[in-house]
Amino acid sequence: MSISWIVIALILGFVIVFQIAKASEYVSILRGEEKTRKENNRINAFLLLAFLIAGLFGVWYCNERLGGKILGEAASNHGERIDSMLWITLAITGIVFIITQVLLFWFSFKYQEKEGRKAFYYPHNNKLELIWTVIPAITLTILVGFGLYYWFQITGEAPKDAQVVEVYGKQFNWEFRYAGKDGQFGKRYYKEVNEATSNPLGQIWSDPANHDDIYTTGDMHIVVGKPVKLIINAKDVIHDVGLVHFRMKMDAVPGIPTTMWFTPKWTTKQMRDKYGPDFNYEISCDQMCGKGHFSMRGTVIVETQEEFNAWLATKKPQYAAATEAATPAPAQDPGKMNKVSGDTTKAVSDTTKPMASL
Ligand SMILES: [Cu+2]
Repeated sequence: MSISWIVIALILGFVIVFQIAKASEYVSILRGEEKTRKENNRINAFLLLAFLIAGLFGVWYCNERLGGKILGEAASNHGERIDSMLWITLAITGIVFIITQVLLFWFSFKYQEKEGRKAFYYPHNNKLELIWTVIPAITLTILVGFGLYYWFQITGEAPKDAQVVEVYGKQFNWEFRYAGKDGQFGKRYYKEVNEATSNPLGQIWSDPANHDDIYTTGDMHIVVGKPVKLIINAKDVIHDVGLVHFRMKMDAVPGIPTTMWFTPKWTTKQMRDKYGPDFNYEISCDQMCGKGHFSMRGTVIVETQEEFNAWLATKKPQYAAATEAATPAPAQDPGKMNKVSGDTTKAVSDTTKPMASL
């Protein structure tokens, strides 16, 4: 019902606009076409100037109100560079924007149709064409060059002392894995992924390196002033790790692990002192990934090494949880649950789950 009303309203609106256009055409014929055109010309010229001034004022006002207040200062080493690149790009494109818009609007105002004035025919100028092609090309190449240079740093080899955290995106939250005391991550296989047997990441328990690995979900803990390398995976569809305060962002692709590294500059506590007690570093999903996409966010807690060690010490390795889960009911051996024959519901649910990469 409501759709038909919208359609009727649209048709009516179209008819009204059409009739107004027709009526103004008749009025212009009655009043003399040339006079009306000149009047419109003047109005348009003033409107263009007004639009320029209102637009520039709007940009200034938004910047005054919101500039630096939503995200705060870049909280990582790479973030500083991303911000400086953004400012340089904004400055260059802003200057060009203002010059071209002022000229565009000023010319349409100054050279509006007037009695006795004739348009000057000026179709082509090779020199001008060359200038406004070559200068932007060189400028953009330099900007892109810097972008690539930083990109290779962010996605390249992390420093040797970097802390490594594995990040897993799934509909609709984030999961994390930390290497235990051995500093090594155990092997995984996507077919082993099974929430019911406390093996959400598909760890292969026969690999001893897995026995001290820590699994968490929701909050990611990292150490201030220490490089952190994220190894990013997805368990179902494409997600994207968005760390807006650190100005970091990377796709999480099923089957293709991606990496990036950065060094956090301030602890969560320091940021709260600066931006208020409600401040939290956020990890969000920056890729539309389904109906719960909006809720796919967690908190990044940046803390000192001592605080991190103390937190990690409170965590039980996932191996322990999985062993516990398996012990009380040995008949439902976790490793075999995927292979239950004749249980179609399980088979269907399994096909939606195990997309994690090795
Ligand atoms: Cu997502």
